[in-house]
Amino acid sequence: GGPASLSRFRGALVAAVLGDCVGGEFEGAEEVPMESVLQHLNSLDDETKGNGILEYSDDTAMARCVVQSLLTRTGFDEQDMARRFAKEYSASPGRGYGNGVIQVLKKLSSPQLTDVYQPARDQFNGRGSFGNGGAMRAAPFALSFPDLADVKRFAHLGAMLTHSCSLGYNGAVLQALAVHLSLQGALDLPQQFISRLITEMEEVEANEETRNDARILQEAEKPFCERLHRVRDLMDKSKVSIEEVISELGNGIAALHSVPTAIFCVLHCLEPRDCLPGSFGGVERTIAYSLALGGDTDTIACMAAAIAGAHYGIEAIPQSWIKCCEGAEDADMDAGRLHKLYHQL
Ligand code: 8NA
Ligand code: MG
Ligand code: MG
Repeated sequence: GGPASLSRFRGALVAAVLGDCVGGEFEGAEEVPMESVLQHLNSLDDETKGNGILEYSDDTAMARCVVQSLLTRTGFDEQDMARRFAKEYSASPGRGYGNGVIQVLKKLSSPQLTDVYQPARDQFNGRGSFGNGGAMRAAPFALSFPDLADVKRFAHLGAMLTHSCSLGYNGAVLQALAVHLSLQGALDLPQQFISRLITEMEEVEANEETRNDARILQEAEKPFCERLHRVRDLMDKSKVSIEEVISELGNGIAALHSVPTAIFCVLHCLEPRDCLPGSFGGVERTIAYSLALGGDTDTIACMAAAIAGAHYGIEAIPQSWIKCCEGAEDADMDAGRLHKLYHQL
């Protein structure tokens, strides 16, 4: 479809759910042979197996709150979004939330709370979380606001409800930017896509908070920009091993060690790869490759799939995968509503 077509919206939101559900199988695994990944993915097509539904985790649970909040409030409302996060957590606490963020979600449910950003600021002795929990739910911001400045601003604020460290919320901004650009068709020109992300993040990371956090955590002055340069270097290489991707970009629960990784997965899988079945389309390749990196597989696959889904559209997603993932059909319906909101805001 053309820029910002309904197919791209559906592709982004549905693929994100699939990445989360399918990726849950390998979450936290240190090494994941591609053979195991393909076996797992093939079992999704095998209806005779009657394997039950794959449940979604915190990634999708929180993204659903973001979507419902943006839709009902026709825009960003921090009180409403915070309330939804808290309510969702108390209804289903067993979705695999990070150890730290649970404290925030409990505090957010207090009726006495006046500043909904305060619990997040209190995390980790006042330093805030740098986990990827803000980034994993950032795609809906790109699917609600057509204006780039709005995408950045609201992805930032939406992440700040749980992640007040710049290395956390800037990961959310980067993820939303990647989905935004992909929705416009920017992945047709991969080199320009990565350059554009670097240019945008140069501006996003040009401030005192980022410099301070980076210094304390002993990272480069503009941590996400530095990682995006590494992504570009890996793109330029003719052969890249899984080990190299992990050591250069990471596969962990920090936003810095997973958002650039997810972006690389998308870029690397734009073309068919020898390690992946020729029958796979782009979304399948992206998810399979993300899982083979191990580590925080559900979240990396979720983020990569959102970007890839916005590029390839809903037609690239196998029906059989949709059928066995909890929440995938809901995501498809919500994508239609977000598409309307986007063309209205
Ligand atoms: P979070 O905010 O609790 O952060 C996750 C973890 O990162 C924390 O528990 C800490 O260990 C560490 N961390 C974050 N910020 C700091 C800091 N400033 N100083 C020291 N340590 C810090 O949760 P989140 O929402 O960011 O979640 C991140 C990921 O963890 C998600 O992918 C989610 O699925 C979850 N998770 C991951 C695994 C796994 O990969 N093995 C297992 C269960 C849950
Ligand atoms: Mg998860
Ligand atoms: Mg995870």
